[in-house]
Amino acid sequence: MSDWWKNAIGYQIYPRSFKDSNGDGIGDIKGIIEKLPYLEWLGVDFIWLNPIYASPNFDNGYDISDFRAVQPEFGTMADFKELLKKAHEKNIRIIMDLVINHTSNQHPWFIEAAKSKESPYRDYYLWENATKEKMPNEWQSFFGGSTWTYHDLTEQAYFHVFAPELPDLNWKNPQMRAEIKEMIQWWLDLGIDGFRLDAISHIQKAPWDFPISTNPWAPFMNVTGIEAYMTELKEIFDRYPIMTVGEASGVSSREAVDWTSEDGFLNMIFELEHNVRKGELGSERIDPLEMKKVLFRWQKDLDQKGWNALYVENHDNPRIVSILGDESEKSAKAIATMYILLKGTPFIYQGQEIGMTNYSFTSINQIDAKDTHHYYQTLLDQGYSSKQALKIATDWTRDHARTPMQWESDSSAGFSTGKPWMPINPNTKGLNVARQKESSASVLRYYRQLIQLRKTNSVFVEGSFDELLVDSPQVFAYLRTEKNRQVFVIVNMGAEEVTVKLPETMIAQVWQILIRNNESLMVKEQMQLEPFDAAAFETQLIEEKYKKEKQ
Ligand code: TEU
Ligand code: CA
Repeated sequence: MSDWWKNAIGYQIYPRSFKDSNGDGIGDIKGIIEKLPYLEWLGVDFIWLNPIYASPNFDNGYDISDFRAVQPEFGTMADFKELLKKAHEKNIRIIMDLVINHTSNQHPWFIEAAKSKESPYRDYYLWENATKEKMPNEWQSFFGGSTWTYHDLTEQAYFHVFAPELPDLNWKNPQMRAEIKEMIQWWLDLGIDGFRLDAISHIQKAPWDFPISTNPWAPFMNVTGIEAYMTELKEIFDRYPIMTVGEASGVSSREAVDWTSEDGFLNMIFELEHNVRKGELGSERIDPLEMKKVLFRWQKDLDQKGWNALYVENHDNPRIVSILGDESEKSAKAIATMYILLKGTPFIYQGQEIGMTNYSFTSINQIDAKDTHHYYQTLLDQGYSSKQALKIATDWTRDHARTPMQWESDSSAGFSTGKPWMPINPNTKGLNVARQKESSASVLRYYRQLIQLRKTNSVFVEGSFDELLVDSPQVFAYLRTEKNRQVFVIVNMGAEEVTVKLPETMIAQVWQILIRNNESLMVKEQMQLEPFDAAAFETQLIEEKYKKEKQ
């Protein structure tokens, strides 16, 4: 089936923090191989691997210095091939990160490009006349500071949407595009099963004189002209039975149809809108209502027209139970129920399936993420005390997601026999895979049950999506309907008890329980929900009634 990914569950692995096999404190490919039986047991169908390519590690692999080489600290190409083979034996597919908006400044192309204006590689990147004092424009980068870095030797500046260490490629250059496409083909011919396209909505830039208004990043977010490049990429992808998922911030839910329809550029994209923050700087949380609005809008706008990638965690965000839940097992289950049964392909980020929580950083020296360091410095410059700056800068740092995976209860979390590259959360004592595997009421077991449910019921793949209880600020409720089969999902995403009234038509139905995190939950006209209650029920619709509803 060429659209195998519709019925698949993805699992994202951040290799550095997953499992260390040789005691150097850094997760590696052999570590992943070791854990394949675990992933098989959990029921995942594919792994998305964060970058494992050669990299000077300014941005942990997102700054690539050789697209066709494996980062030595992760292992060798032979290790990778073994991973691919062993995963395939277990029917687990492998999706690779594809970082083609930029390279490392240590990539041979950039090193050559920087040598002189006449270099044959000069035009692989974006250079403009500038002086030390005056950059070509005022645009600001994602990691902080100008999007331009002045280069003394050639007296020009080069462009980067993230950081000087990650210069942007010039997509206008056909020679550069040809080399990228060759590289893509090379990986596909190796037998991998697809790509997650990093920062792909940024490859096209607006004219340099585009003025900055409210959204500072508008000049490189899904800018017109990107379609041509995406179409070229699609031509390659279409030749293989793979899946493609783009990280496409700035692509609206309407525009996403062009990206993810039957003949869209990609199979699906990650939206970056749903983490709507609320609260005081330094202790922000997700606003459940705003999140609900975003997620459900994407469901509606893509229903029958496109396909969603579903996620609540990744390597760039804090742990979801800390910013949306209350760090309890119950809230972890509620969040899982809420998003895994939506329409689309669900992704689970390593550790999410056991409800891993944020880490309490006590020093900026524990932080690796460069954007967090930059933010911290900016706060100090603004006059905040180091204590305040630490609290604010680490509140939403992506390093929360990068503390080692908690396999066991010992102080090393069963992650490494050496000194881990990032601190281990002390709550591994009680919160770990080994323990949760043994307990039938655990978050892990709940995820496993949810995955089975999702995979064995076509209603979750094909069924339509209809929102219920639109006005409730904290209850996420929806129906999934396929032919005469209907599933009702209800989750109280609030820490307060709430009573909701269900439509009469629903009460007339006989509902059977599919999954719930509170044994007393039943479908009733007045449903009383305790904090983080979650359940899914199913019913058979009577023929006439079904017809009537469709009219
Ligand atoms: O992140 C990119 C990313 O988050 C931006 O595309 C986003 O649009 C922006 O921050 C606005 O919200 C990816 C990776 O996931 C991240 O880990 C890398 O650091 C980054 O690209 C650079 O490769
Ligand atoms: Ca290692």
